[in-house]
Amino acid sequence: MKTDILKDKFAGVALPMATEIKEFVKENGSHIIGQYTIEQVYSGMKGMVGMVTETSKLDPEEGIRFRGYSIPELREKLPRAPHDTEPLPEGIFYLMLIGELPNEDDVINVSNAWARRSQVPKHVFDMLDTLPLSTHPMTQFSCAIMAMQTESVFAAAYRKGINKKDYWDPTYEDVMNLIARLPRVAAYIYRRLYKNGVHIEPDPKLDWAGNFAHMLGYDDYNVKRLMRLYLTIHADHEGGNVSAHTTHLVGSALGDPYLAFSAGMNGLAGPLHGLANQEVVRWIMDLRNFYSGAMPTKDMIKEYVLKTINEGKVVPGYGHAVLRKTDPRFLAQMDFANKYMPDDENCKIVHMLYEVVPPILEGLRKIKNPWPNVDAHSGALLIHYGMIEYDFYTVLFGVSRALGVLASLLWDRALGNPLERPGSVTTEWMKAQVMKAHA
Ligand code: NMX
Ligand code: MLT
Repeated sequence: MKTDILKDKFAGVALPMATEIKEFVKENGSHIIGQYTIEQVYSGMKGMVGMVTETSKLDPEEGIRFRGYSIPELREKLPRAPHDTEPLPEGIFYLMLIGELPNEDDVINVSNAWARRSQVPKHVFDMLDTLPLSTHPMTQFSCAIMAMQTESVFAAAYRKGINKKDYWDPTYEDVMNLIARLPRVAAYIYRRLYKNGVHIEPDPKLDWAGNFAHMLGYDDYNVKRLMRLYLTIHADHEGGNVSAHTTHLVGSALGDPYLAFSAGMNGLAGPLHGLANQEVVRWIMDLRNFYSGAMPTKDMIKEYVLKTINEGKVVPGYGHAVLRKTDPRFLAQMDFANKYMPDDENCKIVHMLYEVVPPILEGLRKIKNPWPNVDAHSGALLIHYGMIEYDFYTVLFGVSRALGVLASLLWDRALGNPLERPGSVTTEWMKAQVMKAHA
């Protein structure tokens, strides 16, 4: 059998760490790391440490760090395609999996491995073709991931009987195959829905993101550049966000990566999570239509934001469960817009919103973070290059998020992480605790 350098490297770092963690927990298991309140339990467990995720860590003030590296550092340090200014997503996957920055050969190796593994079984396309064209692209994406589960190496190995300590090995195969195939599936959904079903064959000479742009029908080098940035910055946001946590939870029942990732994508498809990227553009289009298509002024934007809030709706793209400052992923995209499309009208509106929205939200006195998140900017960049079909945007987010949540699932298997099963209580139980404390 051909050697797989990445697989061997992963085993070399992850398996010794499993032993190290067992020892660490044995020695320090009773150490208290925090306390939590009734309010936290009732408000979505925010701020409660409940899981360990090795791939990235979110700082409320500073934003995400992947294995210690911030977004600006990664844009600088990760290997790039020839002549490009943005990193290759292959590099961030390598970093999350191995824990070290890759060199050029490491990313070429990942790129080649994904190209080799990228064949999507025909029944997946046949299944997609049976779905009504009105089916949301995220629903189609999730269905396609489930249809590919027929290929799960982990599910087959488990059925045959496999030693617990070897679970990570077939999981690695599934994770690599799944990531390799997602761009083809996503491009198929896009072309089926919006380009009369005229599909574009992959170009195995291109990198993962470049090939994705190509299969979507965008061969302009700038789109490939944007796709590399996009797929890098959306990859991971520590373990507690809905898509990562769902993938981890479903995977904890030893569901294979197809089952776990499809569940994670159903989480991403919610409007308070990944679907916010389509909602932002829908909201900006509604704003423009409200003013008969005219370029809005700051006062007009202010009026429209207040109208949205008074109707009891959220302003999409603003706020965050953990972040308390502007999302560095928003800033990376703003930097991209200023460099490559300084005169773009929608980007100008996005930048005006950045001035107008935070003081209004702050004035409400209930929102914990009035600043923009990653979804506030991404759509405007895509529209600039002609990708106007905003219902599709969350699928792009999902292709990227696969890198982080599947790298984490592989770590879960290598570390032998257990079934997740938190306790739950009733309000009656909560009241009884308070009564006891006051008695
Ligand atoms: N516009 C208006 N009201 C808001 C907004 C917003 N953008 N964000 C939060 N609030 C409200 C929120 O609904 C809540 O109101 P109430 O007490 O009446 O229920 C109050 O402010 C306090 O909410 P927070 O504790 O600040 O926010 P929470 O942690 O619960 O939720 C989000 C975080 C991200 C779900 C929330 O800010 C939101 O709904 N934002 C808009 C949707 C969005 O952009 N989601 C994308 C997140 C990033 N991603 O990709 O996943
Ligand atoms: C994410 O990228 O997952 C979002 O910013 C949401 C989160 O971190 O909760």
